[in-house]
Amino acid sequence: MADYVEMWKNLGMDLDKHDNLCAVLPEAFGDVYLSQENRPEGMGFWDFVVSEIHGIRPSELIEAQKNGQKVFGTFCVYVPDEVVIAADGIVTGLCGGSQFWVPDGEAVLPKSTCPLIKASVGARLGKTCPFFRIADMYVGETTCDGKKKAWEILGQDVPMHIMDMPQMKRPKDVEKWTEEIKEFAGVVEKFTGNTITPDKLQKAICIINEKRKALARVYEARKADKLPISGKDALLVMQIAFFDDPVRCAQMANKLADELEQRIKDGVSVFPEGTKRILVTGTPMAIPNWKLHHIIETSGGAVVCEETCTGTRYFENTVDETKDNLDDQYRAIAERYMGINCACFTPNHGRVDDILRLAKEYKVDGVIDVNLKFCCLYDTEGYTVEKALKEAGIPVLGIETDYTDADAEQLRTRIEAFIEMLD
Ligand code: BJ8
Repeated sequence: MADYVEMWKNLGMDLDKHDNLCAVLPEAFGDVYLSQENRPEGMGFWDFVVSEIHGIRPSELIEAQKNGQKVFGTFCVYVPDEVVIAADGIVTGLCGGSQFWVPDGEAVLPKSTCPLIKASVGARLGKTCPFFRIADMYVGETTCDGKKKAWEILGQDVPMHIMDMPQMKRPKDVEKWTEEIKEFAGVVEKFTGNTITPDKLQKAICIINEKRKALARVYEARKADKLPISGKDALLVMQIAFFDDPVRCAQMANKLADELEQRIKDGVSVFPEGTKRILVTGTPMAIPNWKLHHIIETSGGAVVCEETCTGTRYFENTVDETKDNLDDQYRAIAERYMGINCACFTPNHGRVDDILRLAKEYKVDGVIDVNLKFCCLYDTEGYTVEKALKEAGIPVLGIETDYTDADAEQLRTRIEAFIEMLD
């Protein structure tokens, strides 16, 4: 990695602590990623981003700030990037996916909080993540109770805007979400000093739609009988999509998709014939949470799709690009985002329908329904998901895990047994 120490110092980071994180990441990445054979060449871009993860993008963001742009840190796929981009702002995802940050989160949160929240709070309070230091404003949302309360701690010394998420999907809830997006747009305009016009919003909608379409192409390639890319690599593409520049992300994902489509024509596969195809459903996997995918793909399985927010929930469906006035555009944005099926909604039949559809489209042999420990929403919904899958005759394994390695061997045993059973 190039020398970014001066930049980290200027960001007020805890350099000693941060050194410990930098020391473990390359080894973990090497073990999980670089040990794979026959990877698509296009993955070189994402490998490079990981090797410079706390350097290259943060320095781009700081440069943009010097030119007057504002950076908005977000934690959920319901927060509409389009609005920020239309006001010439930049969005960066902030969800924490490493156990490294959990102890600093546990210093202020109950231990029985989901690791994603603990890691996110820990990354801020421990001063070990440049993205948390750079973001000018955090944007929270009222999806789960743990997050709602975490915003009160995270927002103590950073401007924080919270979007009030509806918990149902009736027409009046779509109305409410439209109003909430309009209010957010007002906050973004005031904070950036830039006015959102229909033309600028239209351009932003197209930028994010292009990114979604490019990511969807990568996923489309995973429907092939011969898999041109591993689940681990596809997961990495998604994780980095949350904080990369959206135009570059679309370009690189399209380039990768070109290569994958060629591989399919050439009959190239990264897995031996007969490898069991697994759909992973459930809670998101923020970078660098590669634990479950690594276990599955070193236990005789291949992850072919993720029904998660670091998977299909992030890119499926686009915003209608045909609207020409702000009211209709905000409504179109609200409709697209309300089509995401997170377990924070009730009822949430749409998610079960999605899972059954994806199982068919990706020709899966089995489903692994994963829940981050202490996420009551996905844990409870697991009952309905697993029941529906069993009724459809699709084998399913429900697991609960966190960011530690403590349960890795136990998980491996269960997953190996599940995959063997698929025979
Ligand atoms: S749309 S999944 S990104 S809220 S933080 S709910 S794991 S206890 S992340 Fe999420 Fe938006 Fe929904 Fe997706 Fe559970 Fe943890 Fe809460 Fe979580």
